[in-house]
Amino acid sequence: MQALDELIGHVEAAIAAAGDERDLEQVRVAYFGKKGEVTALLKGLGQLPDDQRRAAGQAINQARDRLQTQLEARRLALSAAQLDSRIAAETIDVTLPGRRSGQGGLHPHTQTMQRIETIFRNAGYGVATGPEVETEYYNFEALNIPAHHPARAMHDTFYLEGGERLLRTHTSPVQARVMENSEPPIRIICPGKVYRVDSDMTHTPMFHQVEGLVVDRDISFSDLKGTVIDFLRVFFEAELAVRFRPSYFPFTEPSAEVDVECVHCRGEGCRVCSQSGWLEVMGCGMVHPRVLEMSGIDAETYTGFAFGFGVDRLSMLYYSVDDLRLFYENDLRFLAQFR
Ligand code: 2NL
Repeated sequence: MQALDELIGHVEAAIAAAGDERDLEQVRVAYFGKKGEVTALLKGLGQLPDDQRRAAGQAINQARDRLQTQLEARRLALSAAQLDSRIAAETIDVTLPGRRSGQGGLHPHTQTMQRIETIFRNAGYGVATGPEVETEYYNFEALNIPAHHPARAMHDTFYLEGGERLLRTHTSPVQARVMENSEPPIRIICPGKVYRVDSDMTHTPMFHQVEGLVVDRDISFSDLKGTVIDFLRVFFEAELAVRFRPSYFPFTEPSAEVDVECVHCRGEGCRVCSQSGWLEVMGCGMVHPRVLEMSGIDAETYTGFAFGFGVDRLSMLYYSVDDLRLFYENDLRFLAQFR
């Protein structure tokens, strides 16, 4: 009985001293396991005389049950304490502002291009695209620009090795291909990248162009004028004055260049319009009958108009940016203003 009292004292001290569940498990094994001290006491009962065995057995069993209850209570307390400290350590301050990832955006020219597409789609036009590497036939011949024509030199063409293929100098070849492959009525715009050897303050070797083409019965110059005027007013979001000046292109006859009232000074005269009050924004005309015929369209039955303009220039005017190069330097301080 004295040995039992001592053992109870040891077990209680060990339970109290256990700092975590692993310590406590070692205590359980040491006293209550197969080779544990309490188990050994129970096994020793057989050697006691008959008159003591029953009382001793009861005392040991009671002690064991009590100690095991204490052990379980301690285990729960340790487990709860461990959870509390983990929660405390892992607490996050949900009131802190989040870390934002930098958000990109579409290039201003891309946005301008998409706006132009939307304007024409809303007017019933389709959007056609084609290859940037072209043949002389589609880039020049089919557009009534024969070999040795000064317009070929004017275009400052990038030729690929072998001299057979070239980088398109305008998106007109896309329209020539559409005319070859479909029947009027045709109402399309052709947006895309075009290339010319020019490179200076106001020209980049690659720029963006949109050309438009309408071919049907009874298409007249007044249809062209109405289309161009409406487009420019919707694009610039203002009732600007528009004027047509006679001009020349090999692929249209008659041809015109289009000026719009200066979007900056509204016609007063300023730095942007070189004091003229006008901005030259596009070229256009009635599709030359030879161009229709070369693409297999009967020029006796059908007429058409076409126009073409540089997107980069319209973008600069729309966003009031006076240096073309800013658009191609990829300086995020500039680009971030267009998100
Ligand atoms: C300009 C002038 C223009 C066209 C492009 C065209 C296309 C075909 C037939 C006839 Cl398939 N014309 N395109 C017509 C007139 C002017 O562009 O200054 N562009 C930047």
